Amino acid sequence: MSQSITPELRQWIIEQAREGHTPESVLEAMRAAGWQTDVAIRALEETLERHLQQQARAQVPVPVPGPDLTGGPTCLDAGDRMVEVIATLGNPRVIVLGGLLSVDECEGLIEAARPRMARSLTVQTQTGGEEFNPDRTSQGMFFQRGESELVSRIEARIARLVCWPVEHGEGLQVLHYRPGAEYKPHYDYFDPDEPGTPTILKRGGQRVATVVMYLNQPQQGGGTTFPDVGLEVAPVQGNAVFFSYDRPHPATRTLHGGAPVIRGEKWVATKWLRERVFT
Ligand code: PD2
Ligand code: ZN
Repeated sequence: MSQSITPELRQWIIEQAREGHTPESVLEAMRAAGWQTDVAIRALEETLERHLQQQARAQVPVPVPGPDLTGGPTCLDAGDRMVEVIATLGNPRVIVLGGLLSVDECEGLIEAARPRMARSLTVQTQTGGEEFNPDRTSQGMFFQRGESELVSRIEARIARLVCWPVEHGEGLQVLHYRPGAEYKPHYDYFDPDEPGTPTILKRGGQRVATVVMYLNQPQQGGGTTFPDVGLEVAPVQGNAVFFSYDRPHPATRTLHGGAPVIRGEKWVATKWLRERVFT
C-alpha cells in the first residue's frame, strides 16, 4: 500500500531542514520510522524544493506604504488634518506621528468598540484560522472597513498619509490592555514557513505596514517596543507609530511588542496594510 505525504510530514521535514539536518539524515530517520524509501525521497524532494522557492520569494523586497518625507517635513497633509512628524528611523522604517487622531475620535473609537470586546485572537498559523494567543493578554475587536463615518474618516486619512489605497487595509482593530496585560514581541507579517500562510495570503497578499494609534494614555507602561533597535514609542493619546516591512523576514528588524501596562489601562487601534486589495 502506498503511504501518503501529509502536511504534518512536510512541516516536520521543514523543521528538520531549519535545524540543520542534512537531507540524507532526514531520509534515514524517515526510513527508520517506517516510511517507504521512494515515498520518503519524493516527500523530501517536493517539500524542500517548495520551501526553497518560498524562501527565495520572501527575500525579494516589495513596494511598501509610507509618507513622502522628502525635505524632512515636520508636518504631513493627511487630507482633513495635519499630522506631526515626531521622529523617523530608516532601518527598521519607523515613523512616530503626532496628532493623527483628535481626542473626540479616540473616545469615539473606544466607545464604539467597548461593547464588542472579546479576548484577543491571533491568526492561527497552522491553518489560517484564529486562536487565543497567550502572548497577547489584551482584549480586542475588529471594525469592518468603512463600517461607520468615523471609521471611514480615519481610514481615508491613513490612506492619504501613507499613500496606500484604503482597499488594501484590513479593518481597524481595537485592543484594550488592563494592568499587567502586554503583547509580547512579534512580527506582523505572516511567516512564509507556516503551513496556514498560503490561505491567509489569498485575502490581499502579505501585510507590508502597520499603524498603531494610541486612543488613551496609560499612567505607566504600555509603550510599543522595537527590541532589535532599543526603541520604545510612548503611548500618547492621538499619536501613532507607523512601521513598514518590505519582505516577510526578520532582516526588516520590525520585531515589536506592546510593553506591559503598569498603571492605568491602554487602548489602541491597529491598521494593517496589505500588498493588494484586502477582501
Ligand atoms: O499595543 C501595542 O503597542 C502593539 C504592539 C505590538 C500592538 C501591536 N503590536 C499590533 O496590534 O500588532
Ligand atoms: Zn504587532
